[in-house]
Amino acid sequence: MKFIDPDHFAAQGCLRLEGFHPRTRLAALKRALDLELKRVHAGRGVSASLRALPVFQQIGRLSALVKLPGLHETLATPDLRQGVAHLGGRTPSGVQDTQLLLSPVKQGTWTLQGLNWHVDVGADADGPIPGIQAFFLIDDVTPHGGATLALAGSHRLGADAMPALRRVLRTSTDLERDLAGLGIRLVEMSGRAGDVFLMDLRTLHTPSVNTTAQVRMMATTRYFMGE
Ligand SMILES: O=C(O)CCC(=O)C(=O)O
Repeated sequence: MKFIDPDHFAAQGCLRLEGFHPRTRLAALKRALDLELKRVHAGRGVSASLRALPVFQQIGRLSALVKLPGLHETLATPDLRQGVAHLGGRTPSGVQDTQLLLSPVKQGTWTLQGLNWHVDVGADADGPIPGIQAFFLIDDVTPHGGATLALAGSHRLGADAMPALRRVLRTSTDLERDLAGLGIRLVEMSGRAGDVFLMDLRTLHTPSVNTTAQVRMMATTRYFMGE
């Protein structure tokens, strides 16, 4: 598969598949999503009740309000599964249903402070890859438009290196410089509709603030590699 570079993925834990899905496929999904968002926002007080929530809880609440049949089949295609198997070195033993990641518009000013850095699966940095998470761009997402942020290289950090990284994430005033000192690169998953990012499940990642006037439209699926 032309997009897939296993060596880069093994080193970085994060890989962008530019234009993986045709824009026409994504355009149909976006149209359906626009209609759903119109329906949701027609509900009385929805916008106000969303705004009352902490920024990152707004994502879960908005995404849960929207129903989009066919989302998983449209995005988690057999050729993506094949690419995941190639990168992971074996066929995934399981795949989760695809979930929407929608951020409301104008959530506030951009910041790298106070984010919700986490891993979805705890696993040995020296062991086999436990799985791969795919992030799909359903619409174009500009920088600071609410895309997921990932720390490329963090999947290889052992438990002994984590306190230093956590300290940098909490206290740094120049995060990208201090991360570079630890061999880590900040990846903002912004880009064009149809792009897909694949991420080793051991990689630290976080939602970010959507500073723009456009809803952030992404979705995600997790592939598990098993034993
Ligand atoms: O909303 C986001 O971009 C972050 C999603 C996330 O952390 C996850 O799916 O594990």
